[in-house]
Amino acid sequence: MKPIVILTVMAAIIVAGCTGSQGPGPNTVKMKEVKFNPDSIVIKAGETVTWVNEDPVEHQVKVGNDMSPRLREGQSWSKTFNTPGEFDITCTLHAQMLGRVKVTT
Ligand SMILES: [Cu+2]
Repeated sequence: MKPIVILTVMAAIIVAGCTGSQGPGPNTVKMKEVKFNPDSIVIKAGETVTWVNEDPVEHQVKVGNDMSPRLREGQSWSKTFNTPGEFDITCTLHAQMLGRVKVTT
């Protein structure tokens, strides 16, 4: 991709991530009681998953080399998955938090 295309895509993702007033979409994973709920989610390539922290403690979502900021209660983070495959989801702050995103074509 050309740099301008990448920048446009990144800007779109950032804008999408900031529109908190739209409420949770269908691909929402809660972080509650120090677990991902649901712990496994299936989406199509190009779709976005949003993680929402409903715990009074911070969580930090990690997907491969991609990582959310530390999320306080009520904060969320979204990631768009463009590549089919299975992706392990972890929390850098709680080793017992394990999740998975399965991306289909
Ligand atoms: Cu956590």
